[in-house]
Amino acid sequence: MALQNAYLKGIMDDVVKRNPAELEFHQAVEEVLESLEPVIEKHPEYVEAGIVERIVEPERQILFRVPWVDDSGKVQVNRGFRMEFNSAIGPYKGGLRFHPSVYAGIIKFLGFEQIFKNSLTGLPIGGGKGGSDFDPKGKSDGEVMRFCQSFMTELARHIGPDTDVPAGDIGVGGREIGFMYGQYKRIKNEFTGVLTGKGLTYGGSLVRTEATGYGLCYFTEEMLNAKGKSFKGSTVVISGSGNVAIYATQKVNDLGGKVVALSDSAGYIYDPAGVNLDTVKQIKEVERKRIKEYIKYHPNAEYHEGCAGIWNVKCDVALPSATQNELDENAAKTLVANGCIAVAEGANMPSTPGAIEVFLKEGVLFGPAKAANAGGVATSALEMSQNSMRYSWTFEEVDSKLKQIMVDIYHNASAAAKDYGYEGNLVVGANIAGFKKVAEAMKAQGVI
Ligand code: NDP
Ligand code: 2IT
Repeated sequence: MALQNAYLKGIMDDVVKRNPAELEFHQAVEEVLESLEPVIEKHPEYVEAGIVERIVEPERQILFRVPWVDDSGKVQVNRGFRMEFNSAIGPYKGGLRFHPSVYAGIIKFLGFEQIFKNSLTGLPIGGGKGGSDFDPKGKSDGEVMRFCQSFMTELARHIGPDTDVPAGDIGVGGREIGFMYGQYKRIKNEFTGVLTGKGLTYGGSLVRTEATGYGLCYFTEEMLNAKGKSFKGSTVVISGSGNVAIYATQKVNDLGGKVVALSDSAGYIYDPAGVNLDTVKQIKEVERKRIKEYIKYHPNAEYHEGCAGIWNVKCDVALPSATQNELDENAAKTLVANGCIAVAEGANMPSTPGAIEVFLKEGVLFGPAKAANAGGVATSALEMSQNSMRYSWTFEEVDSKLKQIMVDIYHNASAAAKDYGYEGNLVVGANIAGFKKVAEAMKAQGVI
């Protein structure tokens, strides 16, 4: 699918010119603009209000120096980012990513996607994303703490519970959120829900840790059910072995499927008996080691170097849950040839445009990231609600709200696709359903 509409093509050209060399951002914008062609034709008022020109430009871009001292006493300098993309329907909301690959183009692509994802949740949250090129791997707890404190010392002046509410993403989990929350509280002298994904002893919501993985499975189960299928008895491959992958594995097991492969950036494990989640959690969450360690505990499993090889493992359902562009056109063809019937994205933008084209053409059920992984941020919004009320819901209460949100997202994306003549195409459906609410809010609020 290439952009046909001259007006949207002009906007795309401007995005490329204004954000040179930010390839991931270009990719994310192009996919959304392609989906918007039928919307623009039907709604000239959006063109008149300059909605699309405005939505591709972050409302505010914050870049800052993050100096800290390592364990050997040496001064280190990283770069910090917060892209406050869109606040039409609520405070900026989105995670923080700490990974050496982080630069403006990655944070912009993530912040842009977050606008539509957050809109799809049905909850009042705008879009934003942040992070740093800091690499937590191999750092001591003390180093991570000093980095997080320095990062928050600058970020604190830009965020707030009604302004901008960050959370976790790659490289940012409970430990990092704790250090950042402590520093924010100390600087501002206030105890508010400024971050989500907090620990349960200081305002975190039950289910937030599990939410993205669980939500991904609730969405996928609904997508399968619509075709008379389900996870029950299926073989599943999940890439990554971090927060999203671990809790997706747990929920696939609960729903009667079997996860046979997981990965990290170095390679993947294949365990035909079904991966043992206790072992994975011990290696990844407690010891912070490599997935390769798994075969020490389960000698019948295999380890293969190179994470991309995971897509050669035969499966019924694939849930890419590591990082962007991890599943390319060839991998998609291999999955199809091996009989895969459904793919849903736990990670943000894990499938390349070529891979998505293969899935759609071959009739594979495809759940795009904005819809399929929205359970994490949706539960973050539930954490915000609980913090505002100074009250907390039970695990069952939060889990049932999460499930309902994911089922609704599936049906809203499906209905939007059908309305605009793209029945069955959830990429177009999710983009349109997410866009329309934000566009209406922007239109109502005038040119700002
Ligand atoms: P984690 O840091 O917990 O885990 C990330 C996993 O992905 C690790 O296994 C990591 O391997 C692997 N990975 C990271 N970068 C790369 C890379 N460049 N190449 C190959 N593998 C890589 O992060 P999450 O599980 O939280 O996030 C995973 C994905 O899900 C991301 O795309 C994130 O944006 C998305 N997401 C996360 C949400 C959340 O609530 N946490 C919500 C919605 C989406 P290694 O350890 O070797 O680096
Ligand atoms: O990509 C995402 O949706 C996240 N990393 C979660 C964001 C959040 O605010 O919970």
